[in-house]
Amino acid sequence: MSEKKFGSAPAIITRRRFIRFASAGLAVPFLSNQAEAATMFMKRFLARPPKVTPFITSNDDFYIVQYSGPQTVNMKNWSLRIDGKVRKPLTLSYDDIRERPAIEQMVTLTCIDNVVAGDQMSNAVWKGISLRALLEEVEPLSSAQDLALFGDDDYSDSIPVNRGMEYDVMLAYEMNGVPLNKNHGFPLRAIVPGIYGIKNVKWLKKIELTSYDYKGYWQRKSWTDRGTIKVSSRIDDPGPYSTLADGYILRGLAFSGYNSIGLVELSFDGGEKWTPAKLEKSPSPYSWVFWHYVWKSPKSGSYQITVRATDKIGRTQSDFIARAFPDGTSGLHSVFAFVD
Ligand SMILES: Nc1nc2c(c(=O)[nH]1)N[C@H]1C(S)=C(S)[C@@H](COP(=O)(O)O)O[C@H]1N2
Ligand SMILES: [Mo]
Repeated sequence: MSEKKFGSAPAIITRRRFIRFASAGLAVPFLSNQAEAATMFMKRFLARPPKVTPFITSNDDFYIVQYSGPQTVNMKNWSLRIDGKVRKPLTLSYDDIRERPAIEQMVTLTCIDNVVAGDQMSNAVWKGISLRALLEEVEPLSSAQDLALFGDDDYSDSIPVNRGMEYDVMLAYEMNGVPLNKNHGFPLRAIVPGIYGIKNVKWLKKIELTSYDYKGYWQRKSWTDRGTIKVSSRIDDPGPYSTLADGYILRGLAFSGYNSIGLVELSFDGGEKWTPAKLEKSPSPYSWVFWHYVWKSPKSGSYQITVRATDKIGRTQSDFIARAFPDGTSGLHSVFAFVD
């Protein structure tokens, strides 16, 4: 694993032996038969179709993560309670919440556990109420520091009160035009742009303002308290070990949480030279950004194609291969491809 330069799914590691075998073969003429055999093997048995990613993820395809199973909230007993360091504690019924002025925004969620180019990242349009408006109503005391968010499954996490006062933090009851289903937090969940899924508490039932730095379920296990999403990007098309023709359109996406993506670059030579890809327009600063690149007149050969992104505040995606613990994965995604 240590010689691995870029991140990739674990299954690909063993395939790398073939790649090294193939390139060694190309350098030494009398091994060329083996090299050709290895190339043939890769093209024939390892080639995968491209991933097709809709810009908005359907509710059925939206990734699901929770520490225990999906919760079925008993609506007879459900209400949202806001208390702690506030002047006017508040209890709201589901109807109260739906009668308040609604806001709608597109936000991509990603799990802190998502592997490089993994599928635990999805995009939806959320509808709900502004957390800020609620906080203004309950009147936080000056001692209030954190907002502890509690789910019906005894899960909790927190964000600073200051973060909760920004306009983009919402309590959502609809996802892509329909009420949340039980997998995604019915009746109510937090949506906090820019912060990993962990703080987007589902089956929300209580918000407590605390005078101290509240440690939630994962923080007590030493996971990050900030949870800022790291810049990431992936290649969806071509699939690995594909053979590409002149003019092939490479596609993929990039995401940076709170700050939209400003630049996506591709390398065809293992990270020596980088060429910008074309960014597609995104309707929300909090959603992923699609990119594409028309590959004109590539020379025949085999290529390691790598992608990296930079967001609009200049954070460039790290090529350091990090595991999820404690503050999220990192690493660059590469795809191996051939041009005949
Ligand atoms: N109540 C509760 N909320 C939770 C969790 C949980 O275990 N319980 N898991 C979190 C994690 S780790 C993630 S990545 C997101 C996933 O949201 P989704 O299942 O709607 O994609 O929910 C978050 N909210
Ligand atoms: Mo997560």
